Amino acid sequence: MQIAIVGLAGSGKTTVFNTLTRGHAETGGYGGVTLNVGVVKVPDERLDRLAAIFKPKKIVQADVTYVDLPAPPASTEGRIGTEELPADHLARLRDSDALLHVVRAFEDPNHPHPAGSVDPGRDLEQLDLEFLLADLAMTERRLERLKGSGKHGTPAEREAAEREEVVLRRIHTGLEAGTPIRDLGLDLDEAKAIRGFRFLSEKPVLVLLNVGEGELAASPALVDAITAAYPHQHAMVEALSARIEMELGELEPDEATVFMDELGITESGLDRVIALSYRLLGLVSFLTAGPDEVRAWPIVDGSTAVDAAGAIHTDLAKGFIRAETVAYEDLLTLGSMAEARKAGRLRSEGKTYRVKDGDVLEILFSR
Ligand SMILES: Nc1nc2c(ncn2[C@@H]2O[C@H](COP(=O)(O)OP(=O)(O)OP(=O)(O)O)[C@@H](O)[C@H]2O)c(=O)[nH]1
Ligand SMILES: [Mg+2]
Repeated sequence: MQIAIVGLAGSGKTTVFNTLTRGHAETGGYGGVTLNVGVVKVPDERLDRLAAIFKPKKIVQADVTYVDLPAPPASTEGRIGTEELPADHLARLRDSDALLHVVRAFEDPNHPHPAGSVDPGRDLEQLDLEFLLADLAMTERRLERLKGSGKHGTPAEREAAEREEVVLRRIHTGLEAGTPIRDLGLDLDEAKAIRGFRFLSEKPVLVLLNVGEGELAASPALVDAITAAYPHQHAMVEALSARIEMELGELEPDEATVFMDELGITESGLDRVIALSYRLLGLVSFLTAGPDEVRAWPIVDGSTAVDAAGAIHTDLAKGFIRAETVAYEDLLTLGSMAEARKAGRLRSEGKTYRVKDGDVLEILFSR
């Protein structure tokens, strides 16, 4: 699973990327051109608790890949800015499963905003519009091509083309009215018909307001205001001071506690952002626990026991017999798999069982 960090030039994308990945990519030049890729471990305290029971050789957290993309150039007459991104950047953006949209909300006289003022609502709208225009251009090109191909191909191909055209027309009408695809409520078949286009305004989005270090206290009000003005599906709004998070990340844990006390904050915003993006991707974790490793596995919410087996290894899915399942809380209370079995809390689940967040699974399979 991959999340693209997007935002206007100088909004703080690379600073956010560095804090998420504990990396040291270069920040500060407006209009950075490099693409940064990093893997972020998803914090999960359940793993530590299970490790206390199983004493495994290692603990493996779920992870999500974050890609820090330079801002696309602004569109001008006859030219779509986003499409001017280098091909590999655009591919990365399209291949991402969700967007982390960083919006500048911090004042900094040393780095004046290129537009002359700090206005998160305006900036948010501006980049959204760029993505909308890119989707609109792609839709128009495709509809144009479908017009010519209507009479060719097998009946099945013609039928597929017709279905695609119906969805594309709906999308086109929406985009022209300024509605992102994520708001259209496409059903599974419709979404499937257009999956290949990897539309930008279809991706779920987490709007991250990058607030100044002195403005943290005011950030809940800002989040409320932006949320009210952003009534979109598959969208969330959160605030964070990228500068503070970066500094916190460079401190030893006890120093960080002192620093957080001084700032009057109780938790780092970073873990919240990681957890929210995980949810945004529609992911939940099932767990495996044993003497070798205690591990969290990301799967799409609603996945079956066979899907879960396949996430571990294709062989486990192929030879799937059943999944011995216990809820994390039960395992924690009862202390071991054997005790859970005795208490009747260990269930045998079949292929179609819908795995829940926090299920501890043991897959039985034949080779
Ligand atoms: N005061 C303040 N400055 C910040 C904050 N976040 C980022 N900056 C500064 O803003 C400048 C731009 O930050 P970057 O993280 O490079 O922004 P970017 O979006 O990656 O920029 P480009 O890649 O050039 O588009 C840097 O000088 C940062 O130090 C913040 O929360 N507070
Ligand atoms: Mg950057």
